[in-house]
Amino acid sequence: MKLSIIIPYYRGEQFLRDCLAGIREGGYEDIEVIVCDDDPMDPRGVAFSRNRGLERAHGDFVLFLDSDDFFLPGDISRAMEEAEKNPDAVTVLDLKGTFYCRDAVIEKRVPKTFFELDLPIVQRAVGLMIPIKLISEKRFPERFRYYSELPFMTELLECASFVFTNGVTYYKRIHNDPVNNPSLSQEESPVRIEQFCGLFLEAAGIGRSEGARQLALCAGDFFMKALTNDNSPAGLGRSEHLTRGDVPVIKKALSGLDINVIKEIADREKRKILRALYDGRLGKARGRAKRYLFKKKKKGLFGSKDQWRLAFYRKIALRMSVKKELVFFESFNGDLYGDSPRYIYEYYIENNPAKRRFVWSIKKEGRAAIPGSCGFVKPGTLRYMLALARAGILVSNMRQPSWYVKRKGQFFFETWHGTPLKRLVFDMDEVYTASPGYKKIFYDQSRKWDYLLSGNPYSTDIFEHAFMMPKEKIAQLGYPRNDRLKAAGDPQKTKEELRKKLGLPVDKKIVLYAPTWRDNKFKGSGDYEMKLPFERGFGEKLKDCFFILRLHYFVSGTDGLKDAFGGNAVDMSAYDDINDLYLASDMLVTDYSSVFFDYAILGRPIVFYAYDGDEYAGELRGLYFDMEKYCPGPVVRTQDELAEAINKDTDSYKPYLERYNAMGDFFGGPGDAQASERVVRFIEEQYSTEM
Ligand code: C2G
Repeated sequence: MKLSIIIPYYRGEQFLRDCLAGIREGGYEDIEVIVCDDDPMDPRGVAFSRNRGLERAHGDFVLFLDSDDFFLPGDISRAMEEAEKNPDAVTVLDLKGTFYCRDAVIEKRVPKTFFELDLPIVQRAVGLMIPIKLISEKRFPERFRYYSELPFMTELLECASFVFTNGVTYYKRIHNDPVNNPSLSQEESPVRIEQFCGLFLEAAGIGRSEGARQLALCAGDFFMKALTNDNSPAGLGRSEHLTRGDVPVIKKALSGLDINVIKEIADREKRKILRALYDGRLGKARGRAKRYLFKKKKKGLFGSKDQWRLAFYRKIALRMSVKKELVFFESFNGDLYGDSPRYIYEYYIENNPAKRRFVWSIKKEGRAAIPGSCGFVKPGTLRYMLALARAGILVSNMRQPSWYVKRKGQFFFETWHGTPLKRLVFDMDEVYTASPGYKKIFYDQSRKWDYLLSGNPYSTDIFEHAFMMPKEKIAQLGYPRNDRLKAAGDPQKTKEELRKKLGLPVDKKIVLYAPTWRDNKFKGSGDYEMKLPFERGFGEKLKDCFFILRLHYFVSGTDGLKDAFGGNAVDMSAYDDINDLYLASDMLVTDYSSVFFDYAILGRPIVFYAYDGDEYAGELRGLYFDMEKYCPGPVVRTQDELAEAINKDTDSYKPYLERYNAMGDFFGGPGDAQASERVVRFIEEQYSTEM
């Protein structure tokens, strides 16, 4: 038997599948795999599992492999080749971190599927090809849950040479949901510092030369992270802080090291921090860490504009009083004057018994469309910071900036921006959006909301699990943005008036194309690309149609519109209120976007153009239900099917709409057009009583 792979398994079946696939496809047969299944109800810890595995191992080499980590095809075989070059040494495989599943890394589903992970060697037992003769009598200390590698690895460093290779990669999975499924290194625990120090001291008693040196490096890394709260990539780490109470146990742990070993640390800041902690001077250590962090994050000689604005927000704006009468509105991060915040505002300016004042976060060119008297702030400016810090009531349809501080006397009403078809946040397995820390960041931001608006029972149910939002914080009041669609009115007359206002042909069939964004077409923050899915001359297949293109606010670039439709199309992606486009059109073409829940209110034909359905619904994002079963319109995959569907007469869509309407208010929400009124009343009731 050449290789024993020891896998401590605690939970995370989907991770274990990737882990075992890497072994199955590892290209090496002479192995035994020992999975040590820890009892989730009475976990004994990773040290216990690894020790039980060691007791059963028969291979010449041992490889510790965490159940949430994996190898790519053929890499076990390559690891063995490397190991057999130095049979008496420990072969250190290249360690990389990834936020994604094994298939996503193999298929390169996103531009950056992994990153270099700099884990001190004494803190990692994984990704090492260890000759069993070096460790057959060694065991991991089982008394603590964390850091059991320290004594084990220090002992190994003292008795063996280590050969580093970069030809074979061990992928360490960073869990993207540390709220519900933290990895061991992400767990929040009040005993981490104490356990680190306890085992560090034990390891320091073992370390004489290389072990002691590596321990010192590990301590520098550990305390720098603890002092700067920089505990893991993408903000996915835990947030323990050093306190005065920790000083004695830290001092004792570091005293196990020869001070000269600390003095030899190359990194000046880490060396100074350890020296301060060695002397029990936490304040001095903190000061050094702060300067280190400021220098590391500072952009340019005097820091960036954003850093100065943030300093203004934290040091000045947050010290100013909250203006209870001021209501702050923002839609789509200040891009559009639209969505439910618009309709809440417009109800407010007509019905304002509490004499509220208003301020809109909106970019300059969007201000003209805003009626009534209100202030304007441009996102990201000092005035924006002041508005966020001082408004008594905040109404937004997106997540607020992650640096926003919720203050006493502030009331945050989150309207969100649609009834979800695509899986959201904690209901997503993989997160391909730009920030791998999305779930944790989302969780922290959404805890600052006083209430989250829901348009219907279906959304209420989803928001509870997708956002981990307690039911009592979900206000199911209907969608203010739908009031206009639900208000009775002569559809033909409205259509004609809007077409004249928007400069659209009155005598053609107007098709509104409103797709959503694609998570993996990332261009920059909040900017995703989309190649229009229409071939040259596609418009000629449509009978007497005019096409409105309405891209999602995350998407930019409309190449191909003219080629596909010639003069028979217009791009209205920047238009404020999509309701006008709904009301002016005869039919909607969309995909996985939530727009169809709104458009269905009009009872007009809807076609679902799911040209990338398998990728989007399957790997990329996932959907809450089978579109073919519940969507109020046909799902088409090809352009010919789309053209055929668009050319069909309205009556042929009736069965889809009847099936959808049979769901009643489950999807459609309240039948009346008073959601704006209900929301304003709700805000006024809650704000006066709760604040
Ligand atoms: N929207 C738009 N134009 C589009 C697409 C969307 O104006 N081409 C607006 C609609 O009001 C829509 C909202 O943005 O309801 C959300 O857009 P989605 O395409 O559904 O995508 P997303 O922003 O990811 O929101 O609960 C809703 C989900 O969170 C999806």
